Amino acid sequence: MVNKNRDIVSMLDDRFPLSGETLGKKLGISRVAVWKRIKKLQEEGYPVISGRAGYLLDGTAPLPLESFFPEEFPYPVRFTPRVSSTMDQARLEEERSPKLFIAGSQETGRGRRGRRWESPEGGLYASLLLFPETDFESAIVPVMALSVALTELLREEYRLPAAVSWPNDIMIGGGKAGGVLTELHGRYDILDRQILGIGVNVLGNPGVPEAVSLSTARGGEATSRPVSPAPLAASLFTRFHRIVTDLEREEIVSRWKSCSGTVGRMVRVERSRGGELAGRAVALGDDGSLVIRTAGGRTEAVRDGECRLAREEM
Ligand code: BT5
Repeated sequence: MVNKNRDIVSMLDDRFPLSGETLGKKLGISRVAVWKRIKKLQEEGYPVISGRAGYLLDGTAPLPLESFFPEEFPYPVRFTPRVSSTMDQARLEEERSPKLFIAGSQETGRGRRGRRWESPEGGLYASLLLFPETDFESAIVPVMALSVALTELLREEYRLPAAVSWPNDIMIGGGKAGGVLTELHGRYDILDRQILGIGVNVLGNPGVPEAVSLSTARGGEATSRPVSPAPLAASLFTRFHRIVTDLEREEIVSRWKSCSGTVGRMVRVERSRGGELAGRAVALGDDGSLVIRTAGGRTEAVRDGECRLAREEM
C-alpha cells in the first residue's frame, strides 16, 4: 500500500551520488523510468537531490512519515502537518476504504465526551478509518487491540512501564502518556464506519498537569528506538494490524487484561449514566467493563464511565 518507489530511496546515499544508469541497471528499468520515479518521490517529500553526477539523498532533511512504514502496511497513510482533528478528517472521508490519518499537530483535538486533547507539535495524533462489517458490540475489540499495541510497544521497545488505566488511558507511572477513543457510525445494529483515534505525547510537554511524554518518562535511558512520532506511528499501527489479523477475539481480550494497571487498585468510578461507585477494581469483563467490589461486599460491573484512583492509592 505504501509508496512503491521507496526501493530507490533505500539504494541512495547521502555522500556518493548514484547515476540514473546505475540505478536503472539495479532495478531493471530505463534511465528515463528512474528519472520519473525520482521526480515522483521528490513531489511526495522525499529529500532526493538530482545533480550532474546522479542522485543523492539529503541526509539532513527528515524523511516523510510514510517511509517509516513497512512495504506491506495495509492502509494508505495520509499525513497533514496541521489539522482541526484527525477524527474529522476520517469522518469526512468520502472514499469507502480504510485509511490512516496522521497529523503533526491539531487545533481542536478531542477526547471523549467533548473534552479537549491538547495536540502541540511533537505528539502522535492519528485516526484509523475502518469499515468493519460487524455489530456495534464487537467495536470494543479494535479499541482494546489499539490499547494493547501501544502498551506492549512501550513496554517492549521503549522499556517504559506502561499500563492501561480503565477505560482508555495509557499511563506511565502516574502520568497520562496517551489516550484512545472511538467513534461509531451505522444504522440499526450494523456498524458501518469505525474511527479509532489515538493521541500520544512523544516529545515535549502538552501543557496538561496530569500528562507525561515518552521523552520525559524515558529520562536519560537509552532505548532501542528513537523517541519520535514517525517511527512510533509506524510500529504502533503495524503491531495493531498484526493483532487484529492474527488473534482471535478471546486472545485480544486476554492481552488487554494483561495490560491493565487498574485491577487491584481502589477506585472511584463516575458512571456515564449517572451515579458514582467506589471500591476495589477486582476484574475486567470480556465486554470491556470494569468489575468493582464495594466496601459493602457488593460486586458490580461498569461498562462506561470515568475512573479515578481513590485517594489512598495516589
Ligand atoms: C482520551 O480522551 O484520552 C482520548 C484522546 C484521543 C486523542 C486523539 S488524537 C488523534 C485523534 N484526533 C482527535 O481529535 N482525537 C484523537 P479522554 O479520556 O476524554 O481524556 C481527555 C482528558 O485528558 C482531558 O480532559 C485532559 O484532562 C487530559 N488531556 C488533554 N490533553 C492531554 C494530553 N495531550 N496528554 C495527556 N492528557 C491530556
